[in-house]
Amino acid sequence: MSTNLQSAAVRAHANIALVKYWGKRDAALNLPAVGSLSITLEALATETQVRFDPNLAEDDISLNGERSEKAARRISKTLDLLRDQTQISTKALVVSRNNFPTAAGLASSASGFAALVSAAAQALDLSVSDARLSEWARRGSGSAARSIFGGFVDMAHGVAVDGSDSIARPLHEASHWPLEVVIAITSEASKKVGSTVGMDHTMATSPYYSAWVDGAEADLAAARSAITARDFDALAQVSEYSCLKMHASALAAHPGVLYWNAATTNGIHTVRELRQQGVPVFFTIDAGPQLKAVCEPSATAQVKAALAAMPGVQRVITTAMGPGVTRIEDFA
Ligand code: 2P0
Repeated sequence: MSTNLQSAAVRAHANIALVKYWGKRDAALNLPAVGSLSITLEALATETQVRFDPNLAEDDISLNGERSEKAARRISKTLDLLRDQTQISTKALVVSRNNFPTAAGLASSASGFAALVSAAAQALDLSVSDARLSEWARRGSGSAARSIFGGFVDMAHGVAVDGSDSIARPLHEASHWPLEVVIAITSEASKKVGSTVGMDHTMATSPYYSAWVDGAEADLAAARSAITARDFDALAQVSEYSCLKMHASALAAHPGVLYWNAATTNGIHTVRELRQQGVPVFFTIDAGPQLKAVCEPSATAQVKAALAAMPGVQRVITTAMGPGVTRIEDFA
């Protein structure tokens, strides 16, 4: 293998789930208890370069110019999956940066791990399927399995004990139904309860957790049909239903996990009022206080203005749907 094949850089995009992932059926392999369905977001991207270098004694990992031991351990473990494939032990230099705030609950681990496994696979010249990349990305972070692909993405919980069928697949390209998303940033602070801890605690203590899991397949089926038919109201209904059920299960944990602040709640009312007036928009919220409003492009300007004017909204980010992982030739 020539030296230039040992290095590669890629861009991966964050995603938001319309039907949510919350809970694991196996913690060691990071297997989700429920399937999920997402859209990939154009404006939120991670760029990552991986270079395998025989001169390194340890992986050398920087994220947005900073080194964190905790993040590095998780990344090295993921790189080990690829090193095991090629039976090499060569350490890697990883340089990764986001074009959006890492701590703000905007799914940086999704784009981050999708970029990591894709860049590492290309650097090692592994010819593997996107399905396999999705499996490796999932080991790093469940939502990352979805960011391998663009457009509308369908993630299976899978049934195999080894997790090989716990992978995402593309459902429709963005061009099938190019929705847009307005993200209202209501706090830039790091969240107090991360997703992994929040979902583990929900599983362990919430009496609503089993109801949450039991309803997931029906929600996924409804969302797939709504997307195929481009039925906005049907997608709005099932997306808000899935989001609120996820948060209800976390709220009913002991002690309860509440990710929202006052502006998040006001945003829910604003979005619902707009929809009642005929504006094609619905909300979704992840494990943090940001409100994401999904809308038809014809409504984006009005939704953006309404959310930006709300007290407690610090700024808004508007994005179209984005592509899957792409290679970058000029990573600098
Ligand atoms: C989702 N979230 O479907 C859900 C909704 C947050 C709320 O996937 O433990 O960071 O690394 O597998 O992927 C965030 O969870 O969790 C997430 P791990 P991850 O987007």
